[in-house]
Amino acid sequence: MKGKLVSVEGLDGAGKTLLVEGLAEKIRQRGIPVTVIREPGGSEVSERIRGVLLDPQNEAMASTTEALLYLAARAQLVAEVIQPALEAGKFLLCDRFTDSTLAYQGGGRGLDRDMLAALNLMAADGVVPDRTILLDIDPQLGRQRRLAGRGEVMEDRLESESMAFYQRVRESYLEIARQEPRRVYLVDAEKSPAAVLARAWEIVEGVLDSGKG
Ligand code: T5A
Repeated sequence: MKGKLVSVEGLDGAGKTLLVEGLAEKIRQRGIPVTVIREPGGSEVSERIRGVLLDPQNEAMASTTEALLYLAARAQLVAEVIQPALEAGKFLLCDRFTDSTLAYQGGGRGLDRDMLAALNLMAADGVVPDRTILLDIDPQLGRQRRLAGRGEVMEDRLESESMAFYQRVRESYLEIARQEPRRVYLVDAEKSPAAVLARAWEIVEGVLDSGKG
């Protein structure tokens, strides 16, 4: 049987990492093995590309270069980790996937969405998440959480973008949710961690139950 993939999306600081950890624990408690992945990264080559992408010194990076690097990191991750895991029938939880490119490089940077969607298909080798949990948060709150959680003010290259950029990314995510309501489930990320986890768990349970024969 083919495996399942659930992606978690949202602005920086929305709480994706915390949520993915909580969901993975609950899935394991059910006795189901789960593979957790974060993008960009998750394989040796992809982690190296992540280093280039997030390095604050790479100020001169053009938007097209940025998009192609995210897509390159994804292509490697899909070939090396995601496709083999799906073929082995595993359950995958992805901290970011294809929608991040549409929202950040499409909405945020203004690159052509149709072109990005086509490149996403190529990079993801046709893999589409079974469900996507979109953590929706005000960009200011996301930034506050990020900085508070880290206890210092150093930001990576993307994080130092303006609030207007993050507002466009948020709008773009919300547009994806409107366009694909059967796949993308909107979750209010401004609620408590426990409330966010409870709502997200209902969504994941739906996917786990759909795999029962
Ligand atoms: N990117 C990525 C693109 O531009 N295009 C792409 O195609 C892809 C794949 C990745 C960057 O790359 C960009 C997007 C990003 O800018 P990253 O460092 O991996 O960089 O950044 P994020 O994935 O955004 O990770 P963050 O750690 O910044 O955000 P998270 O994971 O959403 O937030 P999390 O869980 O670490 O939580 C932040 C803090 O808030 C607390 C946590 O305890 C933590 O302290 N928190 C809450 N507090 C109150 N209530 C809640 N509900 C909370 N949930 C979490």
